[in-house]
Amino acid sequence: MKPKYYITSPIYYVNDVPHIGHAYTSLACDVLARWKRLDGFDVFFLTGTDEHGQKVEKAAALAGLDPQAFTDRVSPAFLEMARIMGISHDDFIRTTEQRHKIATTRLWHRLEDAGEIYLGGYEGWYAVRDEAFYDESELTIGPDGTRIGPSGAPVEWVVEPSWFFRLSAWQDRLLEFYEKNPDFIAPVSRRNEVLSFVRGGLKDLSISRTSFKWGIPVPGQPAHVMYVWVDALFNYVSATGWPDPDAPRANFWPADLHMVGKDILRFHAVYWPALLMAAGLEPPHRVFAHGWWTIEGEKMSKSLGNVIAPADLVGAFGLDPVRYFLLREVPFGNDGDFSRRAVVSRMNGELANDLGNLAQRSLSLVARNTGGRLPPRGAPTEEDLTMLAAAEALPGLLRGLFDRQAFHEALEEVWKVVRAANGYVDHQAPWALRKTDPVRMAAVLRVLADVLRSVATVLQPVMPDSMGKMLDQLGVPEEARDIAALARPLPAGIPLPPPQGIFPRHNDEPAS
Ligand code: ME8
Repeated sequence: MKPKYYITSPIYYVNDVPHIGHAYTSLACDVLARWKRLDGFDVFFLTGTDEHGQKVEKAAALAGLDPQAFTDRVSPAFLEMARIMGISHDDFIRTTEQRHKIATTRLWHRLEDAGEIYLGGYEGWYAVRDEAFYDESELTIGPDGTRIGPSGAPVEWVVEPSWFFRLSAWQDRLLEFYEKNPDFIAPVSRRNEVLSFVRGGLKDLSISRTSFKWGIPVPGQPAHVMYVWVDALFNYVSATGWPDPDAPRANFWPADLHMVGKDILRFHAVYWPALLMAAGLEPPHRVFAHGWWTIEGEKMSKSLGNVIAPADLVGAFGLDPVRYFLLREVPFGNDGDFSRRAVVSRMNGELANDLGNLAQRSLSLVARNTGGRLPPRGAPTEEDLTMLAAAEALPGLLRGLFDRQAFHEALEEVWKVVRAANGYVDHQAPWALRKTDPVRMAAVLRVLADVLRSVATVLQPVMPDSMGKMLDQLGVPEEARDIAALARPLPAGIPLPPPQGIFPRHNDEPAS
């Protein structure tokens, strides 16, 4: 039986249009999902939309639609984003679906039966934009004299009856959980932030609202709808078919990884494991909080008009270069800046020059000099062995790096091999061996074909389309494109299709 791997993206609020930030989170999940499938795992990759709450209710009112009609209309934009970005999710959940409402209602009963929730009254600050409660101490005074939350969102004073989750009672158990599971929160800097937040003391969490209607009703309490974050977080469990133990995906819980932006780490790393443990469910294995993108040095915002739509980005540069750029440019976990100039520089330098040229010149030499057939392996020289060993080490290295979500390091490891292979061709000069030592020439070309096969195989999760083309040109059959297949050399003599450039240079050269 294959080992299981369950990965989730956040479910996106439907009031916003999909942008590069959403695309980034989904892309990071996609690369890991594809990598795990390639590495022999049974993968469940979940994404979807977060459709309840005051923010969505307001957006619907603004659009003159009832909330259900509004969410039906806008949720498909996120499916479309997934298509544009080449996202290979296995399920797309909407929190307005019946399966989710049933599961979440069940969760509520569990919490109630366990004595983990109680009816009280909430009095405090709330930011609709973040759908978050804030403590007075977290607020600052904005330019117009009003209070704003840590994210810059305006807050309002709320007084209403509310159900509470006894979060305060979970402080020590949470700290113990973090201690026992040192890899639960990544990166480490974020883990430290969460730890100090929890050590600072936890208050009970308000988990129902009465001042609006758009949410999952609290069972037996028609005036209350569930707090949208409780509803939203539970999507990760409801998508497994819980509480049905025979649901096809029942055994995928707990999730292996929740991928989130740094803005929503507290919900995932504090409230979520506490709620799960309170309901007698296992917490997820890991939460990774990635950084935020700015655009050409500026914060992305509707008012600045610099919001980048994934379709425009892919239209301008092509899907695979965009996927490569987003994961290569910034150490994953850090904030980063998106600039056109940086995309073009990576496209022309790393994709066209380094990898594209390596493939093009190696495969053209094969086409011209070995009758377009994969040459046999020769007696290896010291240099051949070093080159091949570097390529063969890639799967093991990448496995470790992807398990730490270190995409940039993984790509750097692959590029070390690509650069070494370019050096190897220059040094071996197979074109010169053609007349003097054709057997050696064939052996050199075979080393190059084998190195390219390893490189293209491990890069498939990042650039599925281009690496698929490269594997076609290397004569690698569909069934020999996973990680395990790299241990089986291709037979000599298989015909290779005529080589074609895979990464054209982008002619919009950065101004120097
Ligand atoms: O928070 N750079 O949904 P959301 C990088 N519904 N990533 C960005 C970004 C940027 N500039 N802007 C947004 C929600 N993101 C909740 C989640 S999960 C149970 C509920 C990404 O539509 C980042 O991953 O506001 C962030 O966490 C997510 O979009 C927020 O999406």
